[in-house]
Amino acid sequence: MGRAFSLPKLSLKACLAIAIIACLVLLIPNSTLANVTGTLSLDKSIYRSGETLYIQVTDIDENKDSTAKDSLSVSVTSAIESQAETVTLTETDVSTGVFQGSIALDEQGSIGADGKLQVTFAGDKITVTYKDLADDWGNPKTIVKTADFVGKAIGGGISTDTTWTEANSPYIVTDDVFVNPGVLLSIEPGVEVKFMAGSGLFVHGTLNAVGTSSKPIRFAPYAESSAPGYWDGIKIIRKTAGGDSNITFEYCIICICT
Ligand SMILES: [Ca+2]
Ligand SMILES: [Ca+2]
Ligand SMILES: [Ca+2]
Repeated sequence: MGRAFSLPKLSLKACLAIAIIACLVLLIPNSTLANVTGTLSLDKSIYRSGETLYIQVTDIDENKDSTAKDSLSVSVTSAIESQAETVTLTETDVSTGVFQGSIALDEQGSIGADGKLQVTFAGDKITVTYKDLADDWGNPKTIVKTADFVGKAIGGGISTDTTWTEANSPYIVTDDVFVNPGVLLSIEPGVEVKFMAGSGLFVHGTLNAVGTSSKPIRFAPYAESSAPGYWDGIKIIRKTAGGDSNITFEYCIICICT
């Protein structure tokens, strides 16, 4: 007489223990997160005086602990502060893989490791570098983003007589500048005016741009490399509600492109 096969009898406690272990095995994710190439972004492409640089990295595999906010770091340099400042970015929540941080831009202080990025009002280039330890293929990858610092940038209407001085040169134009009717804009010898893409100088009043042979006035594109049409030029509005405009150019260099 053969014996029937039967499962071993288990106590209720043993059954519960097995069920819990089975659930845990199903719920625990693969301990090795898939590698992903991170992305780096800045809150602006052009920064002005007194502003702060906000930085964001999205990199899922840097979410090492899904129950706590992780952090990572990026390095930030400018043309005048070439020794990088390190900025710590903190995860926005315990398991987002999105990391944010910021650093103040400083035109006044001396260059040094002070937690601020020194920049010059004359125009500077900001570079942010994120070294991703593991890209999509698990290899290290360096990701870089740049932005412009334009200091006390010029843009909008000029409604009182104004002089652009050599001491404050270069002037960086980010938006169209209008010399209003009846208003005089004087530009000193040696001044350089740099126009960002799509901006121009529109004269409804009077422009006196009088340089000298040794100190010409230069109007040029802001970009190091640009094509014709990059900036909108200097436009003389012959007849306006406030009367004719007047322009004097002496020893001026006008660069269409670079
Ligand atoms: Ca986390
Ligand atoms: Ca610094
Ligand atoms: Ca990564």
